[in-house]
Amino acid sequence: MTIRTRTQVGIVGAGPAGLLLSHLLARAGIDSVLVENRSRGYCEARQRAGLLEAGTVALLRSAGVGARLDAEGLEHGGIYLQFAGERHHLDFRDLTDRTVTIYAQTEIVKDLIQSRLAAGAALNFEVSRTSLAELDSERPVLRYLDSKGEQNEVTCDVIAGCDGFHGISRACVPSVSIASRDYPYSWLGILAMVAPSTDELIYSRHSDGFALHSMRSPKVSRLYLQVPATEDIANWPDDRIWAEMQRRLGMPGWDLKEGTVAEKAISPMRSFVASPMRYQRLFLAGDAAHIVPPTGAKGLNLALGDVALLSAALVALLRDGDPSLADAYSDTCLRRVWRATHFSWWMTSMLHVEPDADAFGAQLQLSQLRYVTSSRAAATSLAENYTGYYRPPL
Ligand code: FAS
Ligand code: PHB
Repeated sequence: MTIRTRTQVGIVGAGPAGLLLSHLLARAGIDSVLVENRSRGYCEARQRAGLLEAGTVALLRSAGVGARLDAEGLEHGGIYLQFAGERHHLDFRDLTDRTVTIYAQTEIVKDLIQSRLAAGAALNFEVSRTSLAELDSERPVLRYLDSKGEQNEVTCDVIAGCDGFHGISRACVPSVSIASRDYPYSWLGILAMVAPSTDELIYSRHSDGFALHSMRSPKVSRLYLQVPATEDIANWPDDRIWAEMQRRLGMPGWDLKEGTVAEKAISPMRSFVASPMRYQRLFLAGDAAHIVPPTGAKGLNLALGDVALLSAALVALLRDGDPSLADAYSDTCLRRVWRATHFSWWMTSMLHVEPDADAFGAQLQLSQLRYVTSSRAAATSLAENYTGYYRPPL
């Protein structure tokens, strides 16, 4: 027996994009049903992004889910760029009068799930066999098996594909065009139970490879190492990780504190943009439509920016009968996406050592780094992109 229901917006995916969309639509009186194939605990524990642009912080505050972010987030006024034995600070407040904030994606997901459940939202975790149908009709259909194995069919006005890079939605866009680039290296990330050894993030280009010192709280550090694209985490016992971090981040007179490695994983690096981000009554948002290498800390911020645009478009369409924002959605998003894609590629290319790097390539990187840390104009360009060139609508 199929359980048949009706809603205005069917949402696939309980990552930050799907959850924030559900929340913003509810605040505008638009009802939605969200389906997620993983468990609530899995979604809340998945270690991913950590850095929020100024506009993303403002968006979460204006949506009424910024209380813990304000209490626990770490506001940063800049970053350090390290290369050839030098460490330089870029002062974002001086360059752009903007800051960024460290507040983990895991915490945003927890805040949004808590808020949605408190509001009685229909969040369906651990579903399976999600499928979309009738997308070119006025009543697209979302089908899935719920956690009890019951067949469900939800008739919607619109479906939002917020199901990430490995989801099903993107494939439902006929003749979707893909522009992509894979990088010949990956990131090995660790979560370490040790106080950060720096007040702000350190991005280091070392001749042995890139390293990043980030953090999650005054007691928890988050660090990354460039490793070969096909590297196996089994090759990286904790002591080897710390030795490499010391080598790539070390500076005279500066001490990198080591601690217990609570988590470690290797993530591939890719640039990926799908267009268009809409087909009839299906709209894509977040990683379902685009992926950036994490060097520019853009992935999560892009996803939430898409959702701010999509929620405004769907409210105008479904509540006010105005299709103009929905019709412009894909082009508006893609302009932002390509700006973030270029910046992420530029930061990645400047800071990572290509496996077949030659002296010419190395000198280009060093020259770029020297220019960015000596020219106010070049530093301002990095700062305005890093803190968020486009601010999401509130
Ligand atoms: P998500 O992938 O977060 O969420 C999609 C959800 O859809 C998932 O919960 C998935 O289980 C669900 N789903 C998929 N298929 C489904 C189906 N068929 N039915 C139902 N549900 C389905 N960004 C940064 O800015 N900085 C970083 O340091 C950073 N590190 C990252 C590390 C890793 C390993 C990865 C994979 C990404 C990282 N990112 C980083 C990018 C990341 O933060 C994304 O931009 C962000 O998660 C995007 O959010 P969503 O678009 O919601 O997609
Ligand atoms: C993180 O803290 O996870 C982080 C911060 C900045 C980046 C990438 C990852 O560029």
